[in-house]
Amino acid sequence: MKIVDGRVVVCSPGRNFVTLKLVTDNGTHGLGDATLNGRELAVVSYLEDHVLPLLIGRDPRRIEDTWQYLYKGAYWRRGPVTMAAIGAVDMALWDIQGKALGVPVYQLLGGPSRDRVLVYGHASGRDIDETLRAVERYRELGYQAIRVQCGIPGLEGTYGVGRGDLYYEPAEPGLPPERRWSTERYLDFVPELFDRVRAEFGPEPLFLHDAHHRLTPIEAARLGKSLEPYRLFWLEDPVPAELQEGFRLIRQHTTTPLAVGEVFNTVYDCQQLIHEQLIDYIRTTVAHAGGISHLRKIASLAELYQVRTGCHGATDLSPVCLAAALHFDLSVHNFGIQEYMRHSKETDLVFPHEYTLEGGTMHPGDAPGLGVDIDEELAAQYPYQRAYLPLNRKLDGTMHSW
Ligand code: KDG
Ligand code: MG
Repeated sequence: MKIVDGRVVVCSPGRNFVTLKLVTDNGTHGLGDATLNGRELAVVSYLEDHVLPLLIGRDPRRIEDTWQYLYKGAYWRRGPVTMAAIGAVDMALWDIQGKALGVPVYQLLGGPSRDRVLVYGHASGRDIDETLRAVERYRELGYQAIRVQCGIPGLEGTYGVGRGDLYYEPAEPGLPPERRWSTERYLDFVPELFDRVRAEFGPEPLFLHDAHHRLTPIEAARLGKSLEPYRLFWLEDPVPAELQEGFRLIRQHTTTPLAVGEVFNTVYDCQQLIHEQLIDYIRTTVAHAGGISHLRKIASLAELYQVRTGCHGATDLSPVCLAAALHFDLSVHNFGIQEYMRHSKETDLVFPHEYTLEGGTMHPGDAPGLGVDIDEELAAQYPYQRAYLPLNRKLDGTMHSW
């Protein structure tokens, strides 16, 4: 079998997506998600100008060899653009392999380790009352695990507060909007939020919270400690994780479980966090961490240290990535949880898929390959729209992490 054609489809059915399509000489095709939120066109160029010419004529069944060829062969290793491009090729090759053998990708990965995949939904509101109603809504839908974010009194546009019912999409068309931030107000407010959440919903639901890289290690330690009575499933991205040893300090002070990794691209970004057991969940995802092949290696390292997976699954990961993540989640032994944000109706129509959601759990389906396709004619009706994630400044105007 040979790859005879390849193209990159850029579309914006509600938000931007970059999709790689590889076509083989036996008439099958494979899809990979290469979306890098706010920097989409850099990956398009990487794929079109530097990767596709290398793939024509290659045997698509040589998945590991192609991964190494693109990683080692580039000389310039790692980084989000390179790894998103390699990730897309890898996903497409697993998709082709599954179709060629007539099996869903999870069967190629060792078969299912569980019946269904636990996912978490996103409840948010402008204030605590609105947030409690959003949590209630997810509970009614059967979700066992819910991320809870809330507007901070006195701050406009806090991270994680969605737009509309069950819908969250932070990227905005045009130039990036700027938000204001106060760590002091945030740290005072969040324990009150979870006090109200636990009082209303009792001990059973699993609650998560995302601090979105905004704290210092000692601030994160204080937050983790103050949230211990509310037994979070995890506290996500408490600090910017470039400084991996910063987690040692957080760990000395709190037993609140920690989850990190949505912006990581390779195992080297989380090696220390894993082998020192500084985190509990690794959140790297298929699209941004080199595809299914590399994510399995990260999961295998994590398994040795009792760290579980919790793949990033925001709306900027396309249905192709979500499908790939679900095959990975179903098969890998040390799976923890999968993030799930529903896509817009337009996105779901452009990417017809086999995966299903039921009672806060998902399944990738049993179609051969990844079980997701792209309607290219429909995609062409939604051209790329420049859009950026917001920026974040402290109250005095200093740039801060978004
Ligand atoms: O592209 C960035 C978003 O995907 C990110 O901000 C969402 O933090 C996020 C999450 O946990 O889903
Ligand atoms: Mg996050």
